[in-house]
Amino acid sequence: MIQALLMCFVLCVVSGSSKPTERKSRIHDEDPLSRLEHDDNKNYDYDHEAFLGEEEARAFEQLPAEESRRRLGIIADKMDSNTDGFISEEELKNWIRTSQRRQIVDSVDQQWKDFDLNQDDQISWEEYKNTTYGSYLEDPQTDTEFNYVHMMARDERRFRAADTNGDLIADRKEFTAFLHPEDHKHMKDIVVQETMEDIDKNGDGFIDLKEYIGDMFTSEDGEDEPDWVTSERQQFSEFRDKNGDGKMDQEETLDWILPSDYDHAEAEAKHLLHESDANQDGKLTRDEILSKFEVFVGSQVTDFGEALLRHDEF
Ligand SMILES: *[C@@H]1O[C@H](CO)[C@@H](O)[C@H](O)[C@H]1NC(C)=O
Ligand SMILES: [Ca+2]
Repeated sequence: MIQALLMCFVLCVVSGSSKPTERKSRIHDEDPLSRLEHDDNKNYDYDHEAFLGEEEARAFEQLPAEESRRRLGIIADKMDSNTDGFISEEELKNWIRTSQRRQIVDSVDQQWKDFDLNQDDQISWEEYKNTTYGSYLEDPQTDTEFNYVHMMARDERRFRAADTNGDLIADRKEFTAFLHPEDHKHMKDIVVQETMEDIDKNGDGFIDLKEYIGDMFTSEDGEDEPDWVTSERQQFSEFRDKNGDGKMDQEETLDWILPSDYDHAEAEAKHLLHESDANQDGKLTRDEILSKFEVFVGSQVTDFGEALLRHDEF
């Protein structure tokens, strides 16, 4: 169990041990709001997941239209955080952010009790270390298959980076940053550092072309290079190695694995506002939201008449 956890921390972040010829990705994608295609001409599935979060969107799919509409009304009231009767773009964006974070919050909650040994609702580095590396610490001889010393040092460094007030005790916010560093701006240096250490085999502090390709692909004897590898070589020289010195430094690695500051939540908030702001005053009322019910939430359409009404060809 502990080993599994441990491997997960290491591997989840660096995206896994792939089979040699399987492509693997280092890129922490710009946090898409949904993995679904965004094409409102086909359906609103993307918007539903963006607005509700993946799990909640699935739950809504199972609801009768009336119930789903009722719940959307409740959400509309909740979104109006300053209770001025309107939902602004900002309020909409904040709601989308919260929906998106719910999964991370849930996963941290689930792991919390495993580490908070004395149940004081804080996780000290000691507690984390004992839980994760306890059997190794008791018997250092076990340090064979995994490099525990190395992993522990790396965890401690990340823990310290997440521990913003420096007391070596993590509250929920700090522990979330520790477990999900790629979602936290103040953790991006450590994400870059860990990634570079993984890939930089000769330890010169840079990622050269050989290391870049070697991280994604190991050629078998006599095997021709797949096309995607050839195209990655081009990517390296055309886009990754921006200053053309043949290797990637910290900044270039950052641009690669944590690309762009594109704000998906903001873009989706603008989109939903545009779709439903009937009187075009730049903010939404509860009624405007409810009358565009199908854009915000999904529902099993149980009322056949209603389904027909939506299609004007009938
Ligand atoms: C961690 O383990 C050590 C050695 O077993 C023990 O002395 C210490 O009290 C433990 N710390 C916590 C916070 O559980
Ligand atoms: Ca504790």
